[in-house]
Amino acid sequence: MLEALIFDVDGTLAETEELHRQAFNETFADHGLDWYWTRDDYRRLLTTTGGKERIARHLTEVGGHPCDLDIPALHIAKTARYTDLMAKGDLPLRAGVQALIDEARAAGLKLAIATTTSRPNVEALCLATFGVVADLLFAVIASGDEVAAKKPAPDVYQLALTRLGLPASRAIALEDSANGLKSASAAGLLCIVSPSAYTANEDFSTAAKVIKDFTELGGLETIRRLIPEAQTLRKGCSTRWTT
Ligand code: XBP
Ligand code: MG
Repeated sequence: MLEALIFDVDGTLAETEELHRQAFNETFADHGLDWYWTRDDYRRLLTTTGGKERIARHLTEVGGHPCDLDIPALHIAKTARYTDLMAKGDLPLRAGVQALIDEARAAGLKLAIATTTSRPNVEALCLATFGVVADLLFAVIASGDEVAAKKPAPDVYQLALTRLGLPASRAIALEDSANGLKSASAAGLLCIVSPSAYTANEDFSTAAKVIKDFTELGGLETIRRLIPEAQTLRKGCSTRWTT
């Protein structure tokens, strides 16, 4: 029986990555770094989850050494810049997200977040888009820096399930990226994917369903129908699924 929806944040709740890219680039400029991530740079770098990890990858790619830069301090500055940009309130939720959340709440389902991004970014997004404090909307929030290994590792979804007190079979993950799909699947969750602007060409072949956006989902009824079918399919396939 479906008891919870576990949402990814960036790219799923809203198309946030252009705002992240702007925050990274403005922070680099503020700190005297002659780095500027174009959309193509960022699409490539996005395969590395986590802003600190992404900065470290770029530093290596440009021949730098981790000792050259205080990456945690730079990322704190980027997060401050991102939350300021988000607070302007110009970014809408993705299509169908509010309606699905309203339906889930009315049906008494628990709502959770499992994200790679930083907790302040989740707070800022919830205030700017839902108009409420994150904890009032989401019973559980599992964020990137709380786990040892970021997506595609299962850690953040496992943390969300632990905090929900639910087995994976009683929840479903909603994602936008291949890394997120891998993370949710490795935690034993079925995953519905709505590709975002930066992830449109990624491989979603193991998703329970791929939709353009949540207006195309058909609401909770589709999810409830999906769960028994997809679980039966899993039992028949060679891949060992944990539930
Ligand atoms: C996407 C990420 C994050 C963001 C940037 O997170 O990989 O790193 O790109 O946020 P999600 P930070 O799992 O929500 O799709 O700089 O805070 O990491
Ligand atoms: Mg995402």
